[in-house]
Amino acid sequence: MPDALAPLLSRAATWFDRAAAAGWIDAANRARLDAVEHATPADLFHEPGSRPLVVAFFGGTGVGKSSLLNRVAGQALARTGVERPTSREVTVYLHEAVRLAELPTHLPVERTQVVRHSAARWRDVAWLDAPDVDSVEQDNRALALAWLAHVDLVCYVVSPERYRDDAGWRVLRRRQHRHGWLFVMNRSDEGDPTQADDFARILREAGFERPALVSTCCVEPAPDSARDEFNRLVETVDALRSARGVEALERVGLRARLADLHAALRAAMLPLGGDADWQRLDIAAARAAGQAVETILAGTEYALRGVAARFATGDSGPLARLSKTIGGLRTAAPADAPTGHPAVVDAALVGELWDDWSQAKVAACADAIEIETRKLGLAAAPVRRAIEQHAGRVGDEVRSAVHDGLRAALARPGTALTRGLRRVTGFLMAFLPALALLWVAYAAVRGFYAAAHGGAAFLGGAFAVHSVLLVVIAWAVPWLTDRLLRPSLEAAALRGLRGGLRVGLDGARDALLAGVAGARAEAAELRRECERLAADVSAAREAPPALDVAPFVAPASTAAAH
Ligand SMILES: Nc1nc2c(ncn2[C@@H]2O[C@H](COP(=O)(O)OP(=O)(O)OP(=O)(O)O)[C@@H](O)[C@H]2O)c(=O)[nH]1
Ligand SMILES: [Mg+2]
Repeated sequence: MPDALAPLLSRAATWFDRAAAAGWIDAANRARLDAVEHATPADLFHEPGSRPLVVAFFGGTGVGKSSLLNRVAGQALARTGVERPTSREVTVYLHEAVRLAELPTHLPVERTQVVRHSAARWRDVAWLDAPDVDSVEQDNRALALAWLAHVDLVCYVVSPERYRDDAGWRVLRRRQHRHGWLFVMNRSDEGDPTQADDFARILREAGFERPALVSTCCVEPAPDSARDEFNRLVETVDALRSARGVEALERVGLRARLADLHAALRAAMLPLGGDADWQRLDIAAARAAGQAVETILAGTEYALRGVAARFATGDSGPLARLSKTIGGLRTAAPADAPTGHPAVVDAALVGELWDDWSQAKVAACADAIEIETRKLGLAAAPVRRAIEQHAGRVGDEVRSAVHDGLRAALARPGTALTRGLRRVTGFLMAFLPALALLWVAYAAVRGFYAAAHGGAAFLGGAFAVHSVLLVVIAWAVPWLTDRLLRPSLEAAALRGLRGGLRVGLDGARDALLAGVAGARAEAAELRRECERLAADVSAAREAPPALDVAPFVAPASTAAAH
């Protein structure tokens, strides 16, 4: 495997593992990475740095692939014949000095014939003769395709008879940007020279600007040199077999693999979304959570009043009762509301306020956020997980907040104003009667003195009655005022319950939105890492080839699916 590819594939695999474990990418993304071709021509050799150029004859059955290899070798290596298909194995024609690596498992050894030679001429080239790619024999076709990944230069052989409707070419077109291509119109003795031009036109249409095409004839004697350009085939391979040629064609394969890797990374980034997607999700999530809070608040009001009504056991002052009657705090306690002042403000008292209905509203909110996540094309699983971590705790959190709110409100019923005024009335209830008593005492002493020394009449019953009245009035006025100001426990309880519920729901909403924000941060981190990796892949693709191999390559086919 070329040096640049292995580390990038390994980094990508690590990233995909992480993203998949967190639920951000799915099996289809993973499959796309796995589909990036790992196999390369260098895998075949023990010393990839000084490996030969791998040239292989591919094509339909009977076009003369084996005959061409035999011509290269100058001897009958591969079986040729009238039986179709003839070749059922791959023949590798290789110099004896070149050491093969252990063959990858997808290349069956029992269907590979390695023929060693000592011809210095082909020291730098490994020739392959593959079975037909359009075979009725599935095995043949699979074997030929398995070897393709290990080929630098594909010598694609056609015959004048079938070059137009060539099933093999349709199979191979999807690989046209992955190799160097040299096209051979063999059996030219059976066709017309214009057919080669027609074939060249078809190749240009397929994306090969200047297709390298030779005509050959493998029967002796060849009709004329124009019909047998075998020497041109050999010269072309000669021109590419240098170290620079090998490197340049290896780069063609590498670029194709890196393009696939880049596409796999880009596809894997889609479920992570961009800033705009997450902003839209934030807005939608805030709206869904806000609606859920308002719905739960409104739907729990009746139950809140029921709980608050349990504190309405004759404790309400006349003012509170009056104001209730007038409207503002009108309580419509359920007919079967438990009566009797609760002795203990415990969790059970507020527990009934959070029921299955409330929890269903939280679940509906989570569903709404998940649907929006999917609509935006983001991975739903991690967002859902982040939400559910909080959603499960909402009931307990709200109950606890309501409990706290109720206790705090009951501990300090009424408003700050009424509490202040009641402190004044409390003081006046003692102070005014005491003042009245002092005045009565003073008047009694003065009257007694006047009667004893001045002859005035002694104080009579009228004085006594008025004195008692004065003292009573001095006490009764602040007492009555205090009674009027005494707050309603029921109203205090209702206020505490409402406040606690609001605090609990707001807290739950914030926690839920924080969960979404957490998922967003996780996605952003993964995305940054993936973008760095994609940039490195792009940079590796940019390096220019050491040799111009433009005539031998074409851009990726648009006619065939990858
Ligand atoms: N007339 C003519 N016959 C040829 C030519 N080249 C090969 N043949 C014959 O065509 C037949 C098939 O040749 P092979 O070399 O076995 O063809 P192949 O492409 O290897 O076929 P498979 O192994 O079945 O895929 C043989 O009988 C050859 O003698 C040619 O240029 N002209
Ligand atoms: Mg053959």
